[in-house]
Amino acid sequence: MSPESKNPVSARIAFLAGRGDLPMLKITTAWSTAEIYLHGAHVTNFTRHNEPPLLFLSQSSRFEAGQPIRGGIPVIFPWFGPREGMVAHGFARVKPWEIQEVVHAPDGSVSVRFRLPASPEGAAYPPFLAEYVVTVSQSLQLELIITNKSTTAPLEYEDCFHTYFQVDDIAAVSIAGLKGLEYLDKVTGFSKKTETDDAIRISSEVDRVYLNATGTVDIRDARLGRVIRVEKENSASTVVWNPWIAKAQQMADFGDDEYQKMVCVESGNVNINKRILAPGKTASLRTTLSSFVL
Ligand code: TA6
Repeated sequence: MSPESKNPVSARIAFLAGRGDLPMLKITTAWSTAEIYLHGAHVTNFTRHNEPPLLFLSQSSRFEAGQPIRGGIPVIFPWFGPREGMVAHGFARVKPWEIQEVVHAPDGSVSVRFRLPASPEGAAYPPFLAEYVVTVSQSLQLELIITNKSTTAPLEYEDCFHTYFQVDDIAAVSIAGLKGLEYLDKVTGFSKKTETDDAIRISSEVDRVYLNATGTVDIRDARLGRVIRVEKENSASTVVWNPWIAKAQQMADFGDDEYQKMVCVESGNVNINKRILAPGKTASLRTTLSSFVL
């Protein structure tokens, strides 16, 4: 009997103390298991039954208030990258989010809606509402919904799902779906280049922001015999990152050899693709992560 034909209505939802005693939701559906920390509304695990985890989580990650988790899916908002005198990649990933709702749907999927509480850092922006919906089923669906609550001022921000995918060996991985696109290469001082490869191979530090990149990306893992598919909506930027050897050694919350086991393929709106939301308007960033046999 195939897994999909199992009784789809069954699901388990548990509220547990996770690593660092941070509160965590553990969700088990007929097809998959997921773990989500309220800290950063951070998905740290999504694993389909009888398959390797889809997401990479560093063995050296911190699980501390105010610190980012290294791995899984950091939610990047309201800025991407460094910012003078502020934490890198925005404050959303280091704040505790509140659970608004948990829905166990008739099709067996489980959705959790989170809300980002007001904070001193957020006060620097026009009033906004940030909500995040994570849906766990045969695939993992994410939606970040930002509403500009101001009646007068536009809300300017960047958003991104900074997803760390697990691979068996980075040397046997290729990434397809970005050919022909312009990108900013952070490794060479943000110089602008055009992707000429049908599929990208990684054999040194890679840190690229693909601009006006709205399409699906496939991560082909020849060792695991798996394709991870990253589909997205309302996202004009794709970021590809692997720190390789030197950067891996510089990161205290990342193992020296862990660069071989992960690649980030991130869906968002950053740099020239940043968002400018008119007063009263709402915008959402959505991605669906799935996998299938190569
Ligand atoms: O998304 C790629 C990137 O911006 C890299 O430049 C690297 O800094 C990475 O994010 C990790 O950033 P973090 O602040 O989590 O160490």
